[in-house]
Amino acid sequence: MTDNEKFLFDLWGYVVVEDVLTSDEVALANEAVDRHAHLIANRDPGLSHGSKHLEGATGRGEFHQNPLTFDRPWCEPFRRMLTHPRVIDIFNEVLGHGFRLDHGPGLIQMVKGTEGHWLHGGMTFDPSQYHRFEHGRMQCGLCVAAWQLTEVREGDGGFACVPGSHKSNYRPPHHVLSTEDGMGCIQQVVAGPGSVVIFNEALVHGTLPWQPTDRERRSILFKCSPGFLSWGSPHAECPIPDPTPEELAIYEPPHRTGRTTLGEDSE
Ligand SMILES: O=C(O)CCC(=O)C(=O)O
Repeated sequence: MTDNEKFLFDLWGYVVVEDVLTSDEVALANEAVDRHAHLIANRDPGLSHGSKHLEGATGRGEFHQNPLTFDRPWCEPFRRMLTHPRVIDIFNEVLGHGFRLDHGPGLIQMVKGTEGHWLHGGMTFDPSQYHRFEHGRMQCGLCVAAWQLTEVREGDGGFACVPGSHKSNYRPPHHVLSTEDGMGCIQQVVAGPGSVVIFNEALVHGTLPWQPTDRERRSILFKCSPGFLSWGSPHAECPIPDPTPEELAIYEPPHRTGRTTLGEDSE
């Protein structure tokens, strides 16, 4: 994790890392999504929780099969994301060595008319999702690597957050959480295809309705926790039929001692 990324992630609670995937890798991932379109279903609307600003005709599209289990070559783009060295390096820094996949990967697909998601996260101390700076480094709970398979421009909608709110002390007003009056503190995050948005679940964040009529949003979210912690129900086992040692390590159940660590600076 570069010094610039550490600075921004500590300050804002998120950072955009551009050009992590090549255009060929993005194209293969999009083809994998296209070929499995029959496995995508729209959620029932409801994540907008009554906000007029967030409501839409449909819920977001999500995969109903774990893309890590697709047949080759269609699982490969997602397996590359799971243990991508760039993300391993960042999560080793913010979650600590021996971090684990808590849940995901999950697809968020949005078209014009897809509803947004009420802002959530932060607001009180949650021992599973937090941000601290102690002993000279960031110490975080549940964090997300959100891979962007399509371009997100200013004004498009999609992922949005209140930068710095992972450390704020006051509960945001209702009209900020609904986004009906953001008071200038809500940031819609711009990111190119092949980039990864790393964010802390302690950040106040959510989703703005998708605006473009000619482009859809496609993000793949992997949510990781420190090795001793679980936000969701721990996986029974690694679902990948032919896992690599790295994939097995990232699927290890939560425990403190004797974890397999990943990355060049593994401890
Ligand atoms: O990426 C998004 O649109 C929001 C995702 C979100 O709210 C979450 O992962 O908790």
